[in-house]
Amino acid sequence: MKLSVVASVPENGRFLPFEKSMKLASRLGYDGVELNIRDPRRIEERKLVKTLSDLDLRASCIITGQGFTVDGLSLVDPSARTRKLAVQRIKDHILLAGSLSSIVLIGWMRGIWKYNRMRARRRFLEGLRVCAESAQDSGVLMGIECINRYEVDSINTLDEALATIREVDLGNVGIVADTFHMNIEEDKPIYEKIVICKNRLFHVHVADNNRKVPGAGHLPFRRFFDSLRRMSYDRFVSVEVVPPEPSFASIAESSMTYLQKIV
Ligand SMILES: [Mn+2]
Repeated sequence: MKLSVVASVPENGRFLPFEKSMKLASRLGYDGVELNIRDPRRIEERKLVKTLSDLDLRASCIITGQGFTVDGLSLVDPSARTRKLAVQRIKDHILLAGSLSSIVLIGWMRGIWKYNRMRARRRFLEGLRVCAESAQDSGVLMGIECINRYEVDSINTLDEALATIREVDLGNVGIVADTFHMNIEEDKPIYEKIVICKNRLFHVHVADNNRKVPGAGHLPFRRFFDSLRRMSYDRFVSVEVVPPEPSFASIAESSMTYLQKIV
């Protein structure tokens, strides 16, 4: 099991604070950083690749949701043109993920389904399949994140994600499980439920029940990590605190202090 921590990647011109975060993550003993990126075309890719390699850090995962929350792109948008732009944005993430050997997370990019769930589901599967096929060509894994119903109105539970993955039927599409969302949505404790993902668990987000750093609330992380070990899970567990307060440094430090005792 490897540890990473989420950091937002600034667009051109504001790289320095991010470099500082990466240095700190490396010094604290993280194996990687998870990258929250709005538009990969605006990223200084070579600089990013070099900084990661100089610090012996991996990019665990690319979070793509700003494509929807900032730019309004989703795979289920009523406009065919916007859906196409959403697919293109995800393909751009896939290209970057190929250079970084990271996975691509699909969360908010699945948009809003409530106006016509059947049609939205069909459009989502169409878009996802196109993206996943291109990811397959680049050797990139894609993970559908299960997000609680108060934020996203589709694929809230691990069972729903598994059903979706079966329908897409491509080996490079799997699940991103997030302990904060699981605690809201799942019918069993996080350490019991997680095992249903088996080898389709591609990535894990950890935050406590209050979405603060692990250890700041009451989720049973020790037992959760026992389950991950029993599943022979060897991918990344990534700290994702929302909102990222009081600071990246504080989140990265206190999470590492807690996690290194139980991982
Ligand atoms: Mn998450």
